[in-house]
Amino acid sequence: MTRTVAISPFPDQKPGTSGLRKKVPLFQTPGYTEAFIQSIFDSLEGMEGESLVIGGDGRFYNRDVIQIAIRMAAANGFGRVVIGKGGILSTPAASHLIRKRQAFGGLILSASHNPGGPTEDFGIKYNISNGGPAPEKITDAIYARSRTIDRYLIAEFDDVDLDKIGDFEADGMAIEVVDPVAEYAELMETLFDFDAIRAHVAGGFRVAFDAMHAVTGPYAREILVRRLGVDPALVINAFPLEDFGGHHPDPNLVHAKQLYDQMMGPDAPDFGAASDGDGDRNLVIGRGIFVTPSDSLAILAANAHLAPGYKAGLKGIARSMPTSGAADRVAAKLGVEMHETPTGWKFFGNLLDAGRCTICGEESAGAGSDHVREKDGLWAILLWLNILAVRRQSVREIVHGHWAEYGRTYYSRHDYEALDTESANQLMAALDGKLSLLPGRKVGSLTIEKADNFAYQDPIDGSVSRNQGIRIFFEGGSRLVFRLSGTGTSGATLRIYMERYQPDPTRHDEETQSVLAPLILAARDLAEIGKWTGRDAPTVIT
Ligand code: VG1
Ligand code: CO
Repeated sequence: MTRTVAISPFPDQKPGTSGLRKKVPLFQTPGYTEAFIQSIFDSLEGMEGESLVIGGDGRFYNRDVIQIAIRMAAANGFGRVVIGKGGILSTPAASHLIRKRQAFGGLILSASHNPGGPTEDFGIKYNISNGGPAPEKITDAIYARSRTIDRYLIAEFDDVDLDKIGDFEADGMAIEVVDPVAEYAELMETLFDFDAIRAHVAGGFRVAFDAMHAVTGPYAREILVRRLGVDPALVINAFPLEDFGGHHPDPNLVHAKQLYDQMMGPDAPDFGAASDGDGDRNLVIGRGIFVTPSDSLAILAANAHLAPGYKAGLKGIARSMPTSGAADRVAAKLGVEMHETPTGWKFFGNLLDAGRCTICGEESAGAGSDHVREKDGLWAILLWLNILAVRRQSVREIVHGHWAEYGRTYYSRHDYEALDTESANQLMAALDGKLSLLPGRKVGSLTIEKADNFAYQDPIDGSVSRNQGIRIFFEGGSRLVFRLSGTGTSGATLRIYMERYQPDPTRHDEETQSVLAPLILAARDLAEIGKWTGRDAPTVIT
């Protein structure tokens, strides 16, 4: 039986960089979650009888929203829902399931690296049939619909038992509860040489992994421990918790500090890695050396041919605009296309579908390939392990060898979190307003060459996305980028991205923040950070 429930629209359901992210109490407001899901369904056409994949990162409220989504899918005419057992699906595993089942789309319930719990964050994202995040055309339509929506449709049946694998039925809709790991693990086996990695591990190569009490726990236990022989004692925080144990499931040097300290300490393992709340990010640390995500992307691209799934070479590489230019140098050497897109994985979908790139990445610890349409934390970790198993060198040797060949791009991101939204907008507007005056100006020891506000035209469908971040280029090849985060749930976050290229191998051992000091000062000066934010230092440095 389907019920039609009258509602008033909520004014704030605009999807950000990656879906709608809000505090749990807001999602619990009567009708709020339903209004957003109905706005998604109302923006789609042709779902009658089709399949919908549903899963999330296991955070607080995940199970409740899954029950709502199942009932609403039935009321809106879907023929089948495919759900991860326990409501669990990592974002890349959900992307894979959508593709494998030729589903119409999927609902991914996650706020990724944001904290979880009754007063923390929740999120809902819609992915299309290619397995990737809905492009802006669809997210804009969802938002427009949410402004006028006046009812939602929901079927009335008992809660589905999410903990029992199998095929069920309710109100004429098929309900399939699947093992969230099995099909993803099979896909990984087709891409990587598990025998070689297993042999390397058996030979004494020690791998540490921090699942941050988030979704990758079950994936790591199955793939790293059971299939590859990694020592389970080195796989920490491996069981998902609704509040991630009170931490932010953000694999950076602040929140994955336990792993970082271990990797920098005496008797460190050979390779350390972590993933985020929903399993799409990766952090890679070698013994005594942190690999920046921008470098990691470049190194993975340069060595991907060593893994069976990529032995034919790459069709191209894509990176988000704020990501460093390190990968561009690899693309140039390989003679393949390089694409620069706005922040967020949704911009890679068309390029991947059209065969214009094989590997993509972002400075925010995201890398992935055309095997799915999301970034994929464990994929990046397995590709690293495959490369290490073939090259039989340490992470440090591989990274330094890469710099010697291509030059080193010193890179850092400074985040100013929880700013007053109005002031943050003013800061960006003021900077934007003076862009045309900047070329030729000296800031400290640096001279500005050009400055713009990044706009992207998708080469496949021609759509244009403007206002994607302010770029300031300096003579000698250094760059500053300013943008506001589109994933936060309280106030605004200003992100400042800094990079400086150093071709000289005798200068590859310097401390990143000191190398970037002139850029850090220039950023403060140009954006008048103190004046607009009242802050004299960033909250997080990555
Ligand atoms: C951040 C990152 C961006 C990433 C996005 C979603 O967005 O900067 O690179 O694609 O998070 O990742 P923003 O707008 O806050 O800078 V995830 O792992 O949160 O799905
Ligand atoms: Co994520």
